Formats: sequence, structure tokens, C-alpha cells
Amino acid sequence: MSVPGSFSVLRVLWLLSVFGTVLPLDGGMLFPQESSFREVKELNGLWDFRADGSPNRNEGFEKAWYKRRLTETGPVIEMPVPASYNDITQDPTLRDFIGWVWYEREVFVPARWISDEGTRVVLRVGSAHYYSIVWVNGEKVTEHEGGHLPFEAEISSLIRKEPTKPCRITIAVNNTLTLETLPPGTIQYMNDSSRYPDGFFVQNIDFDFFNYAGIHRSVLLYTTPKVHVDDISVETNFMDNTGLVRYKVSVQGGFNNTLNITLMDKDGHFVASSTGSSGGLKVVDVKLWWPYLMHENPGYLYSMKVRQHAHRHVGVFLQCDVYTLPVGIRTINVTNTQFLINNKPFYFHGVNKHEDSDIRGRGFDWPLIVKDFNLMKWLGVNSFRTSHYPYAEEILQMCDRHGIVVIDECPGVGIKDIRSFRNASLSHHLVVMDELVRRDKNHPSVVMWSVANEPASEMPPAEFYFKTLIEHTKALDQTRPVTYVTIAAADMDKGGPYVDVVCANSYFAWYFDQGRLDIIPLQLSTHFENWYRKYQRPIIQSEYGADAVPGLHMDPPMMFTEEYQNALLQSYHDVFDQKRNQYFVGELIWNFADFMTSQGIYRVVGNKKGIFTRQRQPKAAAFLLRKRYWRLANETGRLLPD
Ligand code: BDP
Repeated sequence: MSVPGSFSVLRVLWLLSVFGTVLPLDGGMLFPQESSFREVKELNGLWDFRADGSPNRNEGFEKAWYKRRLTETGPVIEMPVPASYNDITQDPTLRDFIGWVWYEREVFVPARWISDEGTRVVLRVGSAHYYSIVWVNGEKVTEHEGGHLPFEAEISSLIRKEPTKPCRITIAVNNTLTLETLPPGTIQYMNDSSRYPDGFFVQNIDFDFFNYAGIHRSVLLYTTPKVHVDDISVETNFMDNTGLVRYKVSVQGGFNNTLNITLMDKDGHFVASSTGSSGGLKVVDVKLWWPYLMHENPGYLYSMKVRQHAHRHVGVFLQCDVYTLPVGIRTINVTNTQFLINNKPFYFHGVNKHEDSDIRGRGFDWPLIVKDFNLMKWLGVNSFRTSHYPYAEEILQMCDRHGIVVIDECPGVGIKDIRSFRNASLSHHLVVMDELVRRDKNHPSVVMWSVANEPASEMPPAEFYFKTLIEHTKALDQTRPVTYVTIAAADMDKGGPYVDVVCANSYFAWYFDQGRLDIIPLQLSTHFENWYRKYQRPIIQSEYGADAVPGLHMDPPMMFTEEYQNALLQSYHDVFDQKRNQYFVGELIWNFADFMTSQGIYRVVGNKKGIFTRQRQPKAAAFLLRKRYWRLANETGRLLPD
């Protein structure tokens, strides 16, 4: 039942307060969508491709490969987009290539997009790893640093220059990682000529996954009207059974606009409306967005239709635009001991993932994504962490719809070298957080930002670095908690005081005390007690696990067998169950599936800590976890009585 009095107080406070989200970046990054006024054209498929194998990897720029067709400057091969290029051919040089690769494709742009000056045409790349430069018909249109977030450029005027010709899109992508990239890395030249040929170099990295590269997500052309909805931000709240959606809309390309906002329920029925670029929508008898297994109707989404009219003069419309944003109404709060969704304690029983599969590498693949969701639901997973970089937006949209809760992690993984704590690295890290929050701020499934994984948080510069990073992220989004994932001991950790939730990884009886499962109860409880005593924050076990080579058996268990993986998980679970009613709020297994890493003596064709193989077949641990997660769902997921 709604309480009009208290609601209006809430509403007034909300509307008067400064909107919680600040946007330091120019412009928005709305997911491209079709509407009566917008069109989308996918450029996925086969592109021409060449790796620049010249000694300095610079021939492409010296010879300006972007000025002509790629076939005119040398040999090309066919390369699928989206996909990592590494595992597509039989050539180990391409698998392990470091430097610039070149992609090119010609596309016919619909005649109306060219003739209609009121149409804005945008070229968008979902993600390309790591540094990209884009040309259209030989003219540079944009460049972008960072491997997991989208970038785009308006190309309307360019394509109108030569309206009858196909439009040639060239994208050069460089996967080199340096001390200032995210993730960081170093290039090391081997100068001993008795051991290495001239110019021999290697890419050193401090993270445990293959540095897949190429165009990983869709390349699109899409249109908007010239005067268009550029960005939308929503924040939601509720009191009793009345919800409130606060929104802010920005329009680009002209003044004199009218904005009409309409909220509809899942069945398309009218719920509320408003006008203007910011405001609030009151939702009577609100249906909250609930996580999977916490409610019989999880992932409830309203639709917020933003309709924009640009006027030539009063009453005469020049242009219209419509963008529809899915909106889940929910709140997130953190106390000293609990993680609350809609004011109810939420317990994470979930997984860590990778965007990783055979052949495609990190390339976007619908069959894989849908299979993974089916496996997660079979397991009884209610959450995952986007270890160790932002995942495709389509994945977050699925999480919104299915009620899968997400800890959204940026690519701050492997920050181990003290030189990667300097200002240049920090500045870039702040920009990446800007881009991440701008892209993902409206997803109800995203409940927390993770600004890094296992940085060298014991190093003295870590304190300033993480204080700055976490405060910046909180200023960008005042509605979600912020964490970074740590492996340091509580008493060495310099950034710990700034996190809202302690996310701690540990590998007892694996990397330390190998084979000694019996030490887990003592070491794990001590670890938790130390963290809690020091920071008084809820704790999530954000990684734990053991490698298991599928089909390897031994009893009593030995490392690398399926029995050892099971026994290790079971020992961890016993401790989790003791701490669960105190301050312990979640467990995320490392890892959902086996995944590829660089070659090394610690990895047998990749990391085998998956409870599924890389081909998504279950190991024994998948059945153990499934039993546990469904039990946990029954014990912790029910809506608790008020
Ligand atoms: C953790 C890292 C993760 C690794 C895992 C492992 O966060 O990226 O893959 O160890 O070694 O420390 O399996």
C-alpha cells in the first residue's frame, strides 16, 4: 500500500537534490537500438586482415595502408568479426603476434542515410583490444585506448563526400601492453645476440589469461536524427509499494526541444509520464527488480520511452527521436555486515567468468552466451563478477532480464609494478572508470563496481591510488558500492579503508601448503576474522578454487584431480557456512569454466580451475556446487518477512 505523505517527502527531497551521477565525459554511449527514428546496420562477417610483421610494426603507417584498399598494399586474409584473431589460423606467429593488425571492410550505406541531411550516421565498435585507430575512406575518424569498452565516431559528412562509392572502413588495432595501459604489461627486448635474433622481444604480463586481441564485439553503423537523445541516466528508489524513477536526459544537435518521458510496465501498459530533461516518475504498486532465486518473478523491467521533438518554431516540429531504456527499480545498500538489495540481505552464490572460448578467443558469440546463462541457471547461480574486464553489453542486458546480479570489474588487473601506480596510469584508470560507468550505469543487474583485481595493494603508492580511484568512482555513481579485489593480507593492504565491501581472493592448499587440505579451516577463518576486525565491512570470497584436469581421479585426493577440486571447495564451504550469519555475504568460485592463458610451466593448455571445461562440460565440482547453490537459494534467497 502506498503512503502518499512519506512518498511526497521522498519525492521532494529527490527532486531537489543534485542528481547523483556526474558525467565528466563528453556525450553518452547509449546502446544502439532501432526505433521508428533510428536504424542499425551490423558490419559483422568477414573483413580483410593483415598483421604488420615489419620489424618496428610500423610499415602500415609509413606506407599509409589506410589510404587505399588493403589488398593494394599487400596480401590479406579473411578474418571474422567479431573474434580474436589469435586462434583463427594455423600460424603460431599470428597467435602470439604483438603489434598492429589491420582490418578493412567496404560497406554500402543506404541512399537515404546519405541524401537526408537530417540523419546522423555513427560508426561504432563494441570493443577492440587494445588500442584502435579508425579511418573512413582514408580519413581518420577516431582513436581509442582500452580493450573492453565501446567507441564511436560520427561519419555523416564523410560518407556524403562521395555518395556513390562504397564506404571503406579501416581499423588498425594494437595489442601492445605497457606500464600505462590497463591491464599493464612491459615489452622486453632480448639483446643477447648469442641467444636471440636481432630485434627479438617479448610481451610480459602479470595476469593469468591469454591476451586475446582483435575486434571482439560488433561493428555497427547506426543512425539517429541530427537532434537526438544522447544520454539517459536513471536512479531508482521505492518506499513501501511506491517506486520512483529519477531520470536525466541529454539532447545533442540542437536547442528548442520537448522531451516526453513515458514509463510502461512489462506488458506495455502506461505507468507514469513526465516532461523535461530531468524529473521523477512515480510508480504505484511497484514491481521491484529482484535477483534470480530471490523472488518468483525476478528481473522485472519497466520500459522508459524517451521521446524528443525538436522545434523549428513554436508548434512546428523539425525532428523526432525515440529511445527506449529498460529500467529495473531496485535499491542497493551496504551495512557493516550485510549487502542489501531492496533492503533485504543478499547472499552472492555465484561464479567468476571470462569471455573465453575455443577458436573465438574473446570474440562475442551468442550461442556461447546463451549456453553460459543456461549453465548458470542450472547451477543455481545468482551472481557473477566480470573478471577481469567489462563484458559485452548484451551480457549485462541478459543479466537485467534474468535477474543475475553483477559485480562489474574494470580491466585493472595485474597492477603489480610500482611504476604502474604513477600519475599517467592513474589518469588512464580514471578515464576507464568514466567510460565503464557511462556505459553500464543504467543496468539494474550491476550492483557494485570493482576498480581492480589483486593489485600490489601492499605497496606504499597504493593508498593514494585507490583512495583517488574509489572516490572518483563514488562521485560518478552515488548509488552503488565500490570495491577492489584483494589478495594481500589485511594488515598489509593500503587501499582497504576505502572499499565498501571487502572482496578477498585466496588459494589455501593450492598456491600455498600444496596438497594440505587440512589447513583450510584454520587459515580461512583467521583470514576472515582479520579482515573483519580491521575494516568492519561485509566480506565476499571473490575467488577460491583448484585446477582439475577433467578425467583425472585419485582417492585420497591429490592436486589436479577432480576429487581434490571437490574436497578443496567443500573445505571452503564449511568455513563459509560458519561465517554466513555474521559478516560473510558471498562466494564466487574461480572459475566458471577452464580458460586460455599464456604458455608457462604452471598451466597445462590454460587454467583448469573451471567447474566446467572450456567446452562447457561439467566436472565433478559442477554437481557439488549445484547442490550447494540450490540449498543456499532456499536458505538465503527467500524473501524474508519484514
Ligand atoms: C587469481 C587471479 C586469477 C587467476 C587465479 C589463478 O585473480 O586471475 O586466474 O588467481 O591463479 O589470483 O587461477
